[in-house]
Amino acid sequence: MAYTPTPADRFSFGLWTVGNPGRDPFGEPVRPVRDPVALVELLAEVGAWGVNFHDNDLVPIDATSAERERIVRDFTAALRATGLVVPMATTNLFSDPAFKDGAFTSNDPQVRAFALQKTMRAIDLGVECGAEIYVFWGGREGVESDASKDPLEALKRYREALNFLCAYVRDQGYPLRFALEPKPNEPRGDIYLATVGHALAFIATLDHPEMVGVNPEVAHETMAGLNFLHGVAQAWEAGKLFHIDLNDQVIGRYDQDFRFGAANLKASFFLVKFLEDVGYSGPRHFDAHAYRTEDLAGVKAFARGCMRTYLVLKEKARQWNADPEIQALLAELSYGEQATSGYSRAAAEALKTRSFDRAALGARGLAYEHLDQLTIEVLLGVR
Ligand code: GLT
Ligand code: MN
Ligand code: MN
Repeated sequence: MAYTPTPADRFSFGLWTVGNPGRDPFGEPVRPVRDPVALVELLAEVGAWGVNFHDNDLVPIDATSAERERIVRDFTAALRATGLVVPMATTNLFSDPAFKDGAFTSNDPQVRAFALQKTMRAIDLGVECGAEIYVFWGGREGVESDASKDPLEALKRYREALNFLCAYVRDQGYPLRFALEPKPNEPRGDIYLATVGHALAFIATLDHPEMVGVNPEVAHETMAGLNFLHGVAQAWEAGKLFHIDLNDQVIGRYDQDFRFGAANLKASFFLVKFLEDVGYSGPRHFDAHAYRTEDLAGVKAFARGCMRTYLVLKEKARQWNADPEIQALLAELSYGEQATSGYSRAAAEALKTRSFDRAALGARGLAYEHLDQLTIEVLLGVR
């Protein structure tokens, strides 16, 4: 059937997404907590390919080792029974009060050491379940007041932690790559490594930059008022797009984590078009949750909606790329032609004396209005 997800689409969800009970800062949970096995079954039912988790989504923080074993046994049995895979895992370094002032960047060396211990154990758990990507979302790595923490010291601590953990992964021989997930704020007043650009620059300063990429999230760059696609493109070009968190967000609002495509259809379209055009082959992870108004049926509608919208937009991208009028307009814009054929002293001298019809260049209409309207009409289904 059209727009039905298949494993080849590589659609994944975190346990915390379809398992989100609808708690918010002003209200109690509205949905019952479901155990990981039930969530795996739910994801299989709606047609997802993968399931991701934080250590404590799967194994409670105070579980005994016998409990851990039983939980992992039941979970991996559910994976085998449903065919779901675990592409990515991560650590919860934000819920426990011990991390109220950060984990890797905490001022307290005991908290930093505990964060490393917790992450090594969580990496072991993730690898045991098959994860090949390990996400670092530093939700508590930040401040409300810059009086409390020196930003240079914080960066140094963050770097030390990631260097330590890269060395751990290499020492264990794990086939694991790291992906840093930027976010500008919430739950901290300001979070370090606020955007994709911050993270990319930071990665270059690590001991093993080749092991570390980014996990950009639609909502997070959008919260910062940025163009998400541009951040993704830069990550892709740098060979750093290891993972992606798809959802939606209205600029200037609280952290909404809406169903993919729910708020900014045109931006979602150009994002899907980009990922498909360049041949991004990693997981398409929906890091979002159902509205707080929903019951279990609404959670399934939410999950199905994320995947269906992606597939509809993928079809629209194919249509856009094949549209003769759109392609003719693009051709008129001299796409693909070079401004110069590269530097040589002779080419530089020739260019310095070349004459340009500046007035004609400035007078030319570029037909972007028409091009954008055609895009809108593709999206609205009238072309
Ligand atoms: C949390 C956050 C997400 C991160 C998750 C991974 S947890 O829900 O809002 O953006 O991707 O730690
Ligand atoms: Mn988010
Ligand atoms: Mn995320």
